[in-house]
Amino acid sequence: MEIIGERINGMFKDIKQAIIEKDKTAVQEWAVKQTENGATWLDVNTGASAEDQMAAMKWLITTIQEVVDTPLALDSTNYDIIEEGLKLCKRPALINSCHADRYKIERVFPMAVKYNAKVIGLAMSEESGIPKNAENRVALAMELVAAADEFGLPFEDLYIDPLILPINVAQDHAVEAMETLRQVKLLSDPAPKTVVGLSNVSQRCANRKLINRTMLAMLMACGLDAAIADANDDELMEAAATARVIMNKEIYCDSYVDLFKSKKY
Ligand code: THG
Repeated sequence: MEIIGERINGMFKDIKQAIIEKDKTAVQEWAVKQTENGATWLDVNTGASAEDQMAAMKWLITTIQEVVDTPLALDSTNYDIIEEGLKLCKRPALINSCHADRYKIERVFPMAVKYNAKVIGLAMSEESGIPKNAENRVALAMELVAAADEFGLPFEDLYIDPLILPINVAQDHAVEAMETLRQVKLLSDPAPKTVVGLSNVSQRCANRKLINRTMLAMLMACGLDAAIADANDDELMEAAATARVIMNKEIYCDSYVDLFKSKKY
């Protein structure tokens, strides 16, 4: 299970402030803390409010790489920003993300191949938005899988994101996302990987952490390989480690939680 640490995101006040003041402290602290608690990747998102998003992305990447060598997931809808970011990444990166629109695929997939990067492909498009049912999400996912084949991106370098919405406003979507994961794993061989933005599910809800970790265990049972999530939520990490053992993906031993955090799948 790959945990993509969500915390270096301008959506959080301390990171937003750090970008404005060019103060490396909070960014580097979160880079180290997330890595130490088991993050396989670090998501890097300037936040929508950053004045110069290109400069902010470059500064975040450089600042993070001064203290850790954890690979980065570049989270932006601007592909020029992603490309400049890829040039700075010391290790192969994860492009977060590409919608299932042809013109976006044509921009992103060749770029991924050129920079040896992996890609998160979203099961949404301009025409369909986020489809409500699994069938239409799977159809978009399969367009992304076909594109991987066409552009020479290995299937295991494509991460399909079925898209997770807050449970308090879109309660009927969660089961559709789960069904999408199951079908994506069945419909192609080799199958692509799968990922979600986990904390979306509990935004503006009570019991956030409980919702997040329950959802994570359920998604893992449906074939989830990776989650953008709070790597410093110990109970979440423990739930992920336990789900791996219950699914017989890891051999049980008394220290399986510590092993999960140190292993970096
Ligand atoms: N899929 C992909 N990428 C994504 C998402 C996704 N990137 C962004 C997001 N969704 C995943 N990351 C977060 C990060 C933080 C929160 C949710 C998802 C979050 N933030 C607090 C909130 O909104 O309540 C902010 C709290 C604060 O301001 O302190 O929950 O789905 N591919």
